[in-house]
Amino acid sequence: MANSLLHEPQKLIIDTDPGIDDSITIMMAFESPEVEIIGMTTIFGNVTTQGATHNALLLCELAGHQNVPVAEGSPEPLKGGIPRVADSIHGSDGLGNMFLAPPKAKKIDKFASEFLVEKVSEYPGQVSVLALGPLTNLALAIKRDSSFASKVKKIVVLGGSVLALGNVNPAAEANIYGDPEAADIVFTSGANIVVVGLNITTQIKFTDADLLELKESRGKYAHLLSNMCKFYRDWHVNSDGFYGIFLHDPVSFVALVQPNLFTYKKGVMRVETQGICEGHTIMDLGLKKWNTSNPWTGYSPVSVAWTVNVDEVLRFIKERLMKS
Ligand SMILES: [Ca+2]
Repeated sequence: MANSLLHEPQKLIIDTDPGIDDSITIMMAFESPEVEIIGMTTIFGNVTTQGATHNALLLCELAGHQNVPVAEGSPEPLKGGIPRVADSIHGSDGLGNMFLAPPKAKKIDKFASEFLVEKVSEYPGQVSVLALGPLTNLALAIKRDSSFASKVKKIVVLGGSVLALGNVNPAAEANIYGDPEAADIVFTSGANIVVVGLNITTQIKFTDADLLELKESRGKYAHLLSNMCKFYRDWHVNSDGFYGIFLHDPVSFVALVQPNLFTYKKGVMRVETQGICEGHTIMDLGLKKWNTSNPWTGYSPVSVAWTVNVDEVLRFIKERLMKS
């Protein structure tokens, strides 16, 4: 593992909607010396925001990290309304219908956006955020404090689909579709942003053989996660005819701690906020010099993961989940 231990662990806040692949990611992060999880913030997506808070507290407790503060996020997207919840994919409890005993710990008495602003102000230039759900909390943090974007070290966004199909519909990926206005605010904020989209994450899968390997491994959370994955795997079989699971959220964590396993392209990213392409991410690749200004003009570029070393990313994920 390339020099990762030569550095202090980076302070990390996970903004999450657990979610089965969120759960895999959170357990990987707890097993990773490259990061120190200083908090979690919750958001709707795979479950309601309230459900996400319950699950984040539960995952921290199962990992023996019940002291990690969990701040609840927005119950709805910026434009309001009832959020879309993907319970057919992750189960009504978000954790593959395991209905585990509830956590003892409670959420902290702060909004997610307030917590995000407080932590990046306390440690300017040192806190990274891994955004695993819709970007509402980050947009609210940017609105709350105009210096947030310059003080956050890095935001790794799992979302979007650059020059590739969506997964909600042909145009949109679920996390961006969950709150397109928020995503557009975050992408144009000037923060140091890395976007890991479906164009990358759909290349990294666990087949049934990999899931069996996980189940039979001596990994600390292997038993829990392999049970959780059953529901998610069955959804993939029914929906895509694929006997296995995609590892969307875990791949974005790998991009945070092992960035050299990916290549990137830089460009300004905007999000369509209305019409049939609502939630579509469109990047200016810089292939043409525009004669007149357009909605992409004048914003800071983001880094978009463009290619991935599939074998090494899979190896890394397996190592973190299956080591005893
Ligand atoms: Ca997620």
